Amino acid sequence: MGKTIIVSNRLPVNITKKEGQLLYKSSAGGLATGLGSIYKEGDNVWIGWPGLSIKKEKEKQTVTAELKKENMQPVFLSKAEIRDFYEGFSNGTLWPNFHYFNQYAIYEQDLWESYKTVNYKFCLEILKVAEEGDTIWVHDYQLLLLPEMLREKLPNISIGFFQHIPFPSYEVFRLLPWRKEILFGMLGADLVGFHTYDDMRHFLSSASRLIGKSNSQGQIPMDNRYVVVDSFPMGIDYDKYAESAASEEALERETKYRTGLGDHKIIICIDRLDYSKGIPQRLEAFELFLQKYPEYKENVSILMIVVPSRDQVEKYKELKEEIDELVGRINGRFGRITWTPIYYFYRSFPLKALSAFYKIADVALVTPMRDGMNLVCKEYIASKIDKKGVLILSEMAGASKELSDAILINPNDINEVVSAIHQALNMPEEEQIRHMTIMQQSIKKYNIHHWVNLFMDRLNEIKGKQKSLATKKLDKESFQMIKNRYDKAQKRLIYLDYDGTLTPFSDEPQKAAPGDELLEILQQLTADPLNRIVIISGRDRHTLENWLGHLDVDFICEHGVWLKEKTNSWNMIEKLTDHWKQEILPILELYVSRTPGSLIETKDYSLVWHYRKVETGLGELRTRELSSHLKYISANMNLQVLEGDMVVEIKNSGVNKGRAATAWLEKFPADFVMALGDDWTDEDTFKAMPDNAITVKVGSSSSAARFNVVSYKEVRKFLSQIVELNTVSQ
Ligand code: GDG
Repeated sequence: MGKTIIVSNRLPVNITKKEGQLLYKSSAGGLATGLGSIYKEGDNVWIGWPGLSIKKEKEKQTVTAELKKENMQPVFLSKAEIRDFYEGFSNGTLWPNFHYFNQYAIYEQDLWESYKTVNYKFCLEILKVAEEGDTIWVHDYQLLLLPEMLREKLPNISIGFFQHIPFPSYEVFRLLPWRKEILFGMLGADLVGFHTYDDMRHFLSSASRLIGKSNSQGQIPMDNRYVVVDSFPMGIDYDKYAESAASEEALERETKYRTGLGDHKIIICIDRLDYSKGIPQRLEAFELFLQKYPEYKENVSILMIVVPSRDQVEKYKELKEEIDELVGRINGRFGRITWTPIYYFYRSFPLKALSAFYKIADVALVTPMRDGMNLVCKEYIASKIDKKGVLILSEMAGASKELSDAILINPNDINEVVSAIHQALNMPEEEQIRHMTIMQQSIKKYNIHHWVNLFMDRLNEIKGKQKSLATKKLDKESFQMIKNRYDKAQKRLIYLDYDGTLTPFSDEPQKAAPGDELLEILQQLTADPLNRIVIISGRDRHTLENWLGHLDVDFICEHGVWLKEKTNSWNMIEKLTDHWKQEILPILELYVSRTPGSLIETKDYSLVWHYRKVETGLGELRTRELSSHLKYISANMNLQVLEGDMVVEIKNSGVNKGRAATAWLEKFPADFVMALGDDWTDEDTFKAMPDNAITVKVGSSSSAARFNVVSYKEVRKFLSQIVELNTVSQ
């Protein structure tokens, strides 16, 4: 078992300088707690920026040595890097774009350059300790390019990536000038995780539409591996919050705060200073609430904690001023000597104080305009030991997908927020307890430890699967092994797929026709009396016979419907009918008329709907509609509906290349069996082959084949070397 390397922008430590002395304090954040069980073990390590800029070499060495004791390794950033990479590109470009505040996003080439440089700096730091066999878990939007950088250096290492903030819809993401590099950067990972299904599908849609990487059930095929994209809603350390709420200190503080606040109802709001959190909008809703329901004056107050954050960034300074002004206005307008509408604190509090705040709050008002998850609402639930309290939660927070027992609101709808506050303040206790119990059960179960285990287990599982599917590059050594076996063999059976394997893939028949080079190779292969060459293709039999019929080859055409041994006549694998075409053809024609760019190919015993030239996205959408339409109609017709590479094919059940290939194996036993193919239909052939067969996949996606080559050109070179022909162009 290799070690695990956690990577995030910030290390889980706070280092401050007091009178020239460096002081270290570990962070108690949710992520640090959850990952504590990992990075503190054995050789495992957490790599990141320690949070302050250090110039002196000697001081860097001291910090490095000190952090090493805690299994941490620092990446030192200069002041310029913090400005351009962190405040600039991460928080000034990516953060607003990903939170649907694109009007705030800065597009500056220099910031992007710094982002790339710092991601690479992280990569180099990781390479100091990473080895094949290790697992690297990269966190969040500051390091989107890192997975690809690591993949280039360590091709087989296991890499997980988790994004803590939303992934925006394609329409928003595509506005970024560097969108393609970002997607490729993330796809360097083996597992890409988001908090919600919506983030995940937005990412998949961008990958498909912007860089042509389509997916099947969340799996994206890449060079020689596939990337899994999935949702992993993050939880909190439930017990920590429940225990803190029950502690003596929290109890004492609760009594103290209660006395100070008086006995009216309390609404709690806790956020980092950020425009994504909807703080001004929430204050305006509270103002309208007091106006609409004057009977609540002196009966309810907001306790609002805003934790200072990014206050060097202009937009955040403006936001702080806006909040200060709004609080002043509302308190000035409604406040009385005996009552303050909003208690506002611009600072952070220790956990025990937070627990006391959560406990005394009758309502938690959590109204972000966008939030990847939002942990505050989960912490409020965990702190409610007596189960009394109401959560008002924005639909735009990832947490809303799990917490349907909260009062869910659209934060842009001020009237809905006002009604929700009214409803929450009037909710009967039994109802509060009922909802809170359900939410607690869920938050307790799906806690931070559950989240960490789920992600890590999935990553391990993927790596294991990838290893079992990995094809080996057909290198010199493998070639020699194949050539030796070929030369020694008494009888050889060789299956060759046509399009994409022997010739380049093309929709135009003249481009797909065999040229002199290919014909020469096939002639040499068939000239050897020990060889039996089978052309096994999805193409119609007439075209293939026309092109290759003069050679001494066998044919398996239309994916195994039509069979022909050398000069014999054509046979069908079984008695098939094509009556079904009359019923299916009009459906396909309907889809052609609805989908510009699509077309129908008619074969003897199958129909194919092609959508290669259809607008990206529309083709995939129609495919899903068409497939379910056809599956419903064809249920009793003994047909199969197959979704392939930009095609949907309908054919008789039980017909595939594998079945036909098996018939040949039985009829023509051989001590050297080899199959070459490039697409999903050839996987059936590979799977039908005996264990000792040589199977070669053209292309780099994962396959049941033992070896892979890059293109049809390499196939030609390989075959000509096998038959010792020297005329093939290099
Ligand atoms: C990002 C995503 C996602 C707040 N005030 C105090 C204090 N806090 C703690 C809370 C909570 C944390 O800060 C805030 O977490 P959130 O999840 O609400 O928001 P972000 O900081 O924006 O986090 C977010 C998260 O990553 C995890 O993936 O949920 O969507 O934006 O834990 O308790 N802690 C202390 N004193 C305070 O005054 N001790």
